[in-house]
Amino acid sequence: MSDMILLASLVEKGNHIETAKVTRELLDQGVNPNQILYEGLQKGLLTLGERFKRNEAYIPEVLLSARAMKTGMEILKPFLVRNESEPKARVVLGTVKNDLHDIGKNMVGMMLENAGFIVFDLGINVPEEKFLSALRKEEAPLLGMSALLSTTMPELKRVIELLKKEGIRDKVKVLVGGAPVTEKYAMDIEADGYAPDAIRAAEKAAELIDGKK
Ligand code: B1M
Repeated sequence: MSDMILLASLVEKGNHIETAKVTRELLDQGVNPNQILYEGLQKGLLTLGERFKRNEAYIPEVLLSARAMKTGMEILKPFLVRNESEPKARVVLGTVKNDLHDIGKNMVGMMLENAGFIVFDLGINVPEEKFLSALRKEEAPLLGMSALLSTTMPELKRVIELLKKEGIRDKVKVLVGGAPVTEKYAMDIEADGYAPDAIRAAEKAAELIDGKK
């Protein structure tokens, strides 16, 4: 079994101790951290997600797998995040109300930091008003929101509507994403940008901010 397949299977099994060990070994061997993240850690979690969908795995297993993925991500973080002397912009980031999924959002946060943004991560289950007050407090020109459930996707629109109502919509670029979110949905709710993954989220964020200057 290749090391990357082994890593994916350890995440799928929710073995966070061995996940940490193999992640470190792969880094020591000089394997690219992005490859470890996407082809190892994320693959294992998504494979389990597929089994969960087919009722072949249950929530406790998904939680263990998520913990293993997070353990690996923490080890990778210093290798993914590079320090820029000139910060690009401030970003408020969070997962919308009633949604507890944060792995993808955390990856987006890491990639944004990597691209030189200063990230204010509000965490999960973030109410509309909290996004608004953080944008005001941090004077951030960019808002990133993640939604993982079809039932929580409408929250993205509610936040955008609140920004309009409060008169700050034209001061903030809104970037959205998450597994059920599509480019079309993002445009329908009048977001400024959509990205299907964390790397493209950072690229899109830079594009939106550069366009603003
Ligand atoms: Co949940 N869950 N879950 N879950 N879970 C999904 C999302 C689901 C698709 C599983 C399935 O049925 N196949 C399904 C949603 C169905 C739907 O609505 N369409 C589902 C469900 C139903 C549920 C519960 C309702 C289950 C229950 O209780 N019966 C429940 C809801 C809880 C809640 O939120 N209120 C629930 C709970 C959980 C756990 C807590 C157990 C756990 C989350 C742990 C955690 O995040 N700390 C969990 C997990 C792990 C999953 C799956 C298996 C994996 C999600 C994940 O982390 N993916 C997921 C199945 C799946 O997605 N295939 C599933 C890996 C991550 C890297 O990808 O988050 O998509 P993702 O992020 C990507 C891109 O989407 C993008 O970049 C990221 C990196 O490339 N992206 C952005 C994300 N945010 C972005 C923001 C951007 C731009 C890009 O701009 C700002």
